Amino acid sequence: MIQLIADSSSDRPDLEGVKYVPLIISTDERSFVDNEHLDVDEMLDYLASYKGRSYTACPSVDGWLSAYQGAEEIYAVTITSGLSGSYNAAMAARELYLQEHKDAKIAVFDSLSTGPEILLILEKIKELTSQGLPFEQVEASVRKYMCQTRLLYSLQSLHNLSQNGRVNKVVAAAVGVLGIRIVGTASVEGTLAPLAKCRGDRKALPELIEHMKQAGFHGGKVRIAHVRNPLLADRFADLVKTTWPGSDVAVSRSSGLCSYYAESGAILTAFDF
Ligand code: X90
Repeated sequence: MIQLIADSSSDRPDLEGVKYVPLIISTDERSFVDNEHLDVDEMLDYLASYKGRSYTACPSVDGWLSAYQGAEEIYAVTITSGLSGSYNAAMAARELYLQEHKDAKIAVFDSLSTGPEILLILEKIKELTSQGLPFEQVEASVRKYMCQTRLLYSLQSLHNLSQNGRVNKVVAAAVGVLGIRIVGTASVEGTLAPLAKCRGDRKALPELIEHMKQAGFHGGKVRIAHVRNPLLADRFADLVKTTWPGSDVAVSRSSGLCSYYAESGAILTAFDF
């Protein structure tokens, strides 16, 4: 059996046949498992009124291991190893699983990114496996595809990223100011790389388009996710479609994990080129 798996940081529109391994968001009082039962709005409301610290935890080795059970050909995609232990856990689980299942094959892909870029990678894996291609060929093609995808994002607050040591304080301080957004990408190490500061969310959209052009986007796939900002996401989708007629654009809501870190108002987008 072939199994596609990602951690829950992935955007999760209905993509049939994919299993998700949850990350967990917590405070000292409550914890939120990022699965299909999570009410992201309720979590964000609670966190907005909660005064103390909040944290996250990546899936455990066991979490990955139980997702592998029963499969012979496994493709697993993780959030960036530059900011999370999810990839290391998935790799440790791979070793354990292969000891017990000598004939199994497992490819673990470190997205060096998250959200919509994981979705693009999953869609590519689905496309290739449904053609019936051999495991090694799928793995090689996916690794190649990952060199032709990119993440961009526009965030209104870096509070949770900075509280949890995932972004440098100087970058975080620049965004605390009301009405200032940061536009950024994922660095080659899979960390936050700011590109520009923008006043107002409308100004961020042409900035994103400009960086898509610079990256060499010429009208392929675009996946957009938002954190409580459907209007901005739709406006961005329309702008992409008018700039590149014929591009394949889809919008969804961010996962619980990305909603926690990207925070209300954010949009994230990934595209291939
Ligand atoms: O606890 C954990 O292991 C999870 C830690 C995740 C930390 C970063 C999540 C970022 C979410 C923010 C904007 C996109 C940044 C992407 C840079 C690679 C989304």
